[in-house]
Amino acid sequence: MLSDVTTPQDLDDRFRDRLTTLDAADERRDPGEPVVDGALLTGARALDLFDAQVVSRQLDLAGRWLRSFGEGFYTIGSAGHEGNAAVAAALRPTDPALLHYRSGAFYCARAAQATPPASEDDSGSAGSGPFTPVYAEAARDVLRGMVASTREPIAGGRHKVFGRADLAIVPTTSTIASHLPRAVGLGIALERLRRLDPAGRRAGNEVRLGGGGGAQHAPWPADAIVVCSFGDASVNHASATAAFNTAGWSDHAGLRIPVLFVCEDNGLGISVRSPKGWVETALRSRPGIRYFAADGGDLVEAYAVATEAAAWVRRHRRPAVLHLSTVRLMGHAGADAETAYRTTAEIEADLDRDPVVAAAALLTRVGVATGAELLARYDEIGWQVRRVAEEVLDEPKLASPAEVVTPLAPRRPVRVARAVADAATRASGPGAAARAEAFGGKPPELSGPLTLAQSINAALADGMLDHPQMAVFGEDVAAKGGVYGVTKGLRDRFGPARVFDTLLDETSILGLGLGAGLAGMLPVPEIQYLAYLHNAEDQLRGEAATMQFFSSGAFRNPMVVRVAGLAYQEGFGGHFHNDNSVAVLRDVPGLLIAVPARPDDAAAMLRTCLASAAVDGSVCVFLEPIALYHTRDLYAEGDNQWLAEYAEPGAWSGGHVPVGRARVYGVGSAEDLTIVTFGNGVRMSLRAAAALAEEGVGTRVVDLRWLAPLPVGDLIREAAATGRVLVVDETRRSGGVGEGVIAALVDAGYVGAARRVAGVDSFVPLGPAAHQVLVSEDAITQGARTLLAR
Ligand SMILES: Cc1ncc(C[n+]2csc(CCOP(=O)(O)OP(=O)(O)O)c2C)c(N)n1
Repeated sequence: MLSDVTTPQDLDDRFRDRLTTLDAADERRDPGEPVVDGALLTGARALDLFDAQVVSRQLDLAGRWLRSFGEGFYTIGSAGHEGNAAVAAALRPTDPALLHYRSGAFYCARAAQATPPASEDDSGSAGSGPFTPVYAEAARDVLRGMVASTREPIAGGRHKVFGRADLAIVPTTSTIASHLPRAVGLGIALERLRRLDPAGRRAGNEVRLGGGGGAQHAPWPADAIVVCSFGDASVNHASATAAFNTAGWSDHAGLRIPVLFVCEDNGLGISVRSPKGWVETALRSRPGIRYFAADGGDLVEAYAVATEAAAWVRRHRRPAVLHLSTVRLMGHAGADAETAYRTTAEIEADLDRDPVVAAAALLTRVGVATGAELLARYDEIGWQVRRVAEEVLDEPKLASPAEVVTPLAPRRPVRVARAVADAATRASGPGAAARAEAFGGKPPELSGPLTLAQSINAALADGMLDHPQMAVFGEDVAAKGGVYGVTKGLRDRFGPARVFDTLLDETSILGLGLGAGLAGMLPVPEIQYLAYLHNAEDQLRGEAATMQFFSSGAFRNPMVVRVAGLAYQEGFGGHFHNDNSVAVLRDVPGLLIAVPARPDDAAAMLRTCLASAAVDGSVCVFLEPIALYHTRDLYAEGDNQWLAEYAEPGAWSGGHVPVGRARVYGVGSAEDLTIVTFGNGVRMSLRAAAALAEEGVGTRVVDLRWLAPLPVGDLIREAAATGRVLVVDETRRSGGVGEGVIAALVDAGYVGAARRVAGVDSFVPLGPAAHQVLVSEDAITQGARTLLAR
């Protein structure tokens, strides 16, 4: 009967049947000896791994049980993948691990590995209780995840993930393969930190995992390697191919990258089969990535090959992939009726390769244990797991919006302001000599008025001086100094270890930022054009922005992503270099979006972003209006009013721009009209306001500066001051920033008049046609007049 082989009960029955029919060995084997002649694995170790596998299996069964009466919320299990316990055993518990959602046995094995038994009595070896306190804790972690308990150790009820800071297990998201670019970035960053001159590290070999109430330090050893696991269907995903390519490219370029990819191949992606041989062909053919393969149903082989692969990666600091064959038992998840797309014979064949049965058969065959003993362990573990499941059932759930969002994006503005002040003190005190040298004796405050691009360049240099762990990277940022010269000279000043060109792949650039942040660096990646962020936005949305949320702040990936964007570039037209939409960023919870319009704001806001990233682990997008990079004039040619002096360090604190604070310009009486805008809109609005002033209209122009969080307080105050609000939004009418501004006014009970001028819902066309869809000064003036005529 088909249904007989797909339910938890029948998997359990089948396991019992098999174990009662296993032939016992003639003699007992010394558990301290290799489990079979010539094996790396001892009998005792194999028994420990069997226990880890059984804990994982029983967790799967408990997950289905919890679901059956509506108390469990997650039924994707690890059944059939328990061979990954051998992979955990082949690694060190301090090797950062980013795990597949079928890594229950890895999780349990690592927990046991990280906490060796205090005494013989605690040991999982034959003759003592198999459900050790360590397994009890690991099982409790997983069960708490299933019931969304706030006591779950990593996500606190926000998701069911495998993660625990003390086990160096970094939580991953449900987006398959999206953790691979991060894993590659982490590998590159660990190696870079290892090699960086000591001044580039805060402390020895420690890496900063900061979070919550303050920085934590995880002693990831200098020779740590990164392990990341995923399924066979995931191999095809763009994020996976990006990660493999970046690993291979880096290796080819001579960079060290200690990452072990582990593909757990069960032959299926939900219902879609991986074509026979495809996964091996795909993995073998990755340039620069060494291929290892093992049968996940054979503990001895899996452990031996995983050990060889891990040792190879550790020794050579080069990437490798371990192709671990597995089976999938009990379907993709609880609700999956796999009989709809698999034959009975296929399902039966998988059951015949049950890795836990295989481990039991091995232990019995060689005389480490009898079938009855193993069954007793299985039952003992099963009973205990069920008991823990009952205990966690009633644990508290997240019960208020505040509880849910607390770790999402912590903001400590006072500390951020203090960090800026401290940076200023260092720059003018102990760091003054290094600063003078870095700027070639001529600091930017003595260079006269600067453009936006020059100001950002100077602030980046000051950031590099103040944050030894900061790195600037992206396409063309190093040798060329950026397409617009914004990063010019930084590589010469700070060296190629901290300012470097990447390959042309935005997913990998952000992945590098994610991994680097996790490793304790302060990454400042550049996305060359806003349009190309869309290639890779899940790395920001799904990975970066969720890390503190799904780890309760135990892990974080601070970063400041510089993005050149927005429209109005003269002479360089077309949508892709003039993308004027930030909708995709504005709804990412916790993301901080800065849009500096003027040079002086740009430097101050960049300092704020760097400080916020360092202090709070913030994920910041620093959106730079390309068209203003080299703009000098405001009203008339040669007036130089769009330039600004760079503040000397003594003025940084006084000129600090807190997150979410706007800047207001009064024009004329400033009493008739409030224009709310940002980016290119600021300059256009100031020009329009000057024209209106000649007609006797007084305007206050509000530069939002921050698109997330919006400066709501400033906005409301300035709107109320005139009772007439014109929103000048260079993004599009639909989904544009203006929608958020108007909504904020409505929410606050604003009762005055309001109008919007916004970009047309279109991509930006080439050449002069761009002006057909973009906001113009004329449209602003017209909008103002209409509003004033009411
Ligand atoms: C990017 C993305 N697309 C679709 C899904 C939905 N989904 C969840 S698991 C899965 C199949 C993954 O198969 P595989 O990588 O082989 O892992 P397995 O579940 O077989 O272990 C799919 C399509 C997802 N989680 N992420």
